[in-house]
Amino acid sequence: MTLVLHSYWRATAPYRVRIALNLKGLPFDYAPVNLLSGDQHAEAYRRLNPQGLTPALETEDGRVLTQSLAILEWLEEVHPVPPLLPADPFDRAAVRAMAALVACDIHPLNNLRVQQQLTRMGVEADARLDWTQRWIHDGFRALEPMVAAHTAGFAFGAAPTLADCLLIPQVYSAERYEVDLGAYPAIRAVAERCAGHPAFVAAHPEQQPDATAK
Ligand SMILES: N[C@@H](CCC(=O)N[C@@H](CS)C(=O)NCC(=O)O)C(=O)O
Repeated sequence: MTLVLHSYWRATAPYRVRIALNLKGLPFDYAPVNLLSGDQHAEAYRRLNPQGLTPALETEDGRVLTQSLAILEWLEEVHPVPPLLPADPFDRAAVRAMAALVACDIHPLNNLRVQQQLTRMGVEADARLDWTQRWIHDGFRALEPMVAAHTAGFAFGAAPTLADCLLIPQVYSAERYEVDLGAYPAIRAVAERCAGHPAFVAAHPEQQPDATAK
């Protein structure tokens, strides 16, 4: 049985996993979950991911993993080549810190269910956009010097790591929400580099089979 990734084309958490799968050269089947239609709340999907969030990854032996960071770490342990973490323990922690900054401190504040709750609370579209941009700027202001200190083409060093798997989808989201990236030259340089890398190109939202499901 092949890996099956439950994903929505524009969602950034499954985008992280697509990048890692591509970097490791692992084929996978793509199972679309239309977040705007509410497919993530269907009973069948909740059996895969009780949180009703994407991604979920079905492994080759039919088990299911959730939480993109856990999936990335599992991929790294089970398919260690090419490595997405550096060899040195301090460097590994630095890469994980960049990944966690995005996954724990930017993304959750701007996720679809948060946007939907803000709407239910009567927050207007302009204020919701301010909210989204504010948290991306907050994270990117901290991430920029971290990337600048460690980059040699990618977010940490000269080869892609888990940090790039997290950063690139967050840059995609930032562009979608019209965040001015002018103050983040190191982040932009990494994004430009990744835009020419086949694993990142194939993982891009516009390349996914459900890309028309807007
Ligand atoms: N911490 C989770 C976040 C998962 C998550 O929030 N996924 C979003 C897409 S990026 C989702 O499925 N949202 C559906 C919703 O908010 O209803 C992870 O990293 O996997």
